[in-house]
Amino acid sequence: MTNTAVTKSIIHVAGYKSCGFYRRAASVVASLSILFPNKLQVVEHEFTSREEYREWLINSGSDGGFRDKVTNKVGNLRANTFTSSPFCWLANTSDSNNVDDITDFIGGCDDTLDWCRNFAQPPSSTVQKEEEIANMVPDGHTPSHSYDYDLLILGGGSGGLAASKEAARLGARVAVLDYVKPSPAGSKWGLGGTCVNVGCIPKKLMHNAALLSEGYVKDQSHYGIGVTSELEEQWMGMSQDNDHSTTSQSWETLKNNVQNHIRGLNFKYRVDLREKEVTYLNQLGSFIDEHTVETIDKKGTKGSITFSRCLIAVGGRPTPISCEGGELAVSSDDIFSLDTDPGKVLCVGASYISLECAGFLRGICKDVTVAVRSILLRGFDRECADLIGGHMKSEGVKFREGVVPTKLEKVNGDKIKVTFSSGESDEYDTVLGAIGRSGDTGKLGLDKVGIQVNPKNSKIAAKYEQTSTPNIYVIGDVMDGCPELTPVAIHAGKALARRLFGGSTLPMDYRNICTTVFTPLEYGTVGYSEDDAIAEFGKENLDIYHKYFVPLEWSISPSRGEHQGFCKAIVDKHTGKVLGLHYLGPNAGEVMQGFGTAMKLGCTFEDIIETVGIHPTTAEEFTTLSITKESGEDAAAAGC
Ligand code: FAD
Ligand code: NA7
Repeated sequence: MTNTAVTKSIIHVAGYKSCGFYRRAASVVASLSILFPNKLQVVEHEFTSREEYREWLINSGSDGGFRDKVTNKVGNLRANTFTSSPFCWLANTSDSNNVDDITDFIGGCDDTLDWCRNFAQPPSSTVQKEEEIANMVPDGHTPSHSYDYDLLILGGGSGGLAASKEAARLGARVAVLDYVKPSPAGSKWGLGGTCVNVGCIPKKLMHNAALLSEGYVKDQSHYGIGVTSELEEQWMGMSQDNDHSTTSQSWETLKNNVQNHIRGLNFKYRVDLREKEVTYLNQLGSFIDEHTVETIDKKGTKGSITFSRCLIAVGGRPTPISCEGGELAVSSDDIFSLDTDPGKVLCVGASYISLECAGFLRGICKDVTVAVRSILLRGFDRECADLIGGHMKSEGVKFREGVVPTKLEKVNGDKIKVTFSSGESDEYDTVLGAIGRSGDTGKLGLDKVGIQVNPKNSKIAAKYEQTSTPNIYVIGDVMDGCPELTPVAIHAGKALARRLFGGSTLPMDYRNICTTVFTPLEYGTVGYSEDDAIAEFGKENLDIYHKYFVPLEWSISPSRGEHQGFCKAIVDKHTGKVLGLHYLGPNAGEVMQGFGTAMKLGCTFEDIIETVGIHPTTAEEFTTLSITKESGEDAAAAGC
């Protein structure tokens, strides 16, 4: 059966016409239903007299009145003794005669008004958080103090820079220390932190190189684009770039252009800080005490800076491979700036970074193997992770399942021989370790300020970004439990600056953060994975809508083979609230961003399918979801 039914709250209000309490309850729920037409429907049962009402409620028939039926259906004993007007209940339908559809008893007028208050209020956790924030531990900051700065920020990455500019805008005197310790392989970079130098930005550009390459190989000829001298001449008229005649991929060109773009961004960040009147110092900081850091620059010159408040935003660094010869592996700190073509690559690790790197390297025609210790993409939706793995295999990425490297050694000049826990071995030009990241706290001198780190990941615990030492705060990748994502660090940094210097009480909201994994088949997601939703809410309480589809842009390219897109919505069966959305297909980040807003607003499945789609897009597939897993129907999409 195709299941398109969406649950919205249907509230029934029964009472007699002249009863003021009945009229009051009915008018409040009616107003709410006007405000939330997709979420609330009201059914009024108005009796002309008190007698008629009581006959219906208490006496009618041999089985008793309506209140007895409600008690029998939902087991609420209070309903059984109820005598006044109104009598309000919730049901799955607007049919008052169908007792089987009753889901809950609400009560009389006051109970109904309470129910309405809860319905209309934001989740109580948000309200409570704002109150708690206002009561954060006092940190001793006063506008007039004798320290060098109101706020000293350790780390000029995504979070540190955002916080610094916001605090300066609010009138604080701010300094940022940013210093890059070279990677074990010797890579260094400029201002801006992980995202811009060795993370999101080079990764996305190289992913784009892979997509272009894939499109060139798979789609171009089917779109009638053959590279002829005539076409080249046409292009020459518009652009100086006439190198369309070959699919060969130049690592040097790609790497140089990516690195040049990054250097441009490093420069812009420095200018931006100057314009916003934030002091930037290219120095490494470590604590001397709760109001002083020692600084050291690249020449080894030492100094010290005092501050009223400090924000630790030092991010994380890749965890090195610890087996014998592990130092021969590079990490994501090095891969985007390798001087030589990476050649045949082994990616160790099977999560976000390893799979993204394996994906783009394969896309630019490298021989790539992934060493998987256990599963792909732990923590993400299992069904989607498996579809990504299947797609990568079909694209030529090799997987060694259930192994870890036990030894790396240099052989035959520059080759690296890797022995795996299975006893097998192979030789590679490059070994990329992507087995997780740890907080960059080793040399911060945290012991001098009484802050401890989680021994498992070297990260710092905090409540509302405040550490155990009240005038020292922490945001971004180095905060224990914080999702390792750039926009999270930015948002948390701005929100904290507003609370510290702008009188705000708004906490950072870490729930329902949407993200995208830029594997060759891109994966956008927000909210619960299917497994996590089942574990938390129970399978019987969920509707899982799913659909396979062929993105239009792939549909005239037989070389795309059986490749398909996929989308899935995990929905609370009773409230219709969307708990998780998952999308596999082109432009996953662009598709998912708007749904992130919808999720933040607490959207229901009906809100999504009632949204008129944009045609022809892949994002519109969400608006056409109708098949639940429970129904057993084929989830393959029909044409438009
Ligand atoms: P960082 O950006 O790491 O900045 C910390 C800065 O502090 C660094 O410059 C560091 O050198 C400096 N520092 C450290 N110690 C000191 C000290 N003692 N004194 C002075 N300075 C110091 N996120 C996304 O949202 N989307 C993506 O697509 C994405 N892709 C990624 C791909 C890769 C390969 C990687 C590694 C990460 C990716 N991320 C992505 C994650 C994202 O880059 C991080 O979440 C983000 O950069 C964290 O920002 P931050 O401010 O916490 O720290
Ligand atoms: P993650 O998400 O912490 O994943 C680490 C991966 O490495 C995961 O597949 C692990 O397998 C694997 N792993 C961990 N330790 C080892 C060892 N010792 N040997 C082999 N494989 C290992 O880290 P990422 O680097 O992918 O991403 C970190 C964040 O950066 C990410 O959230 C992005 O937002 C940016 P496991 O599943 O534990 O068996």
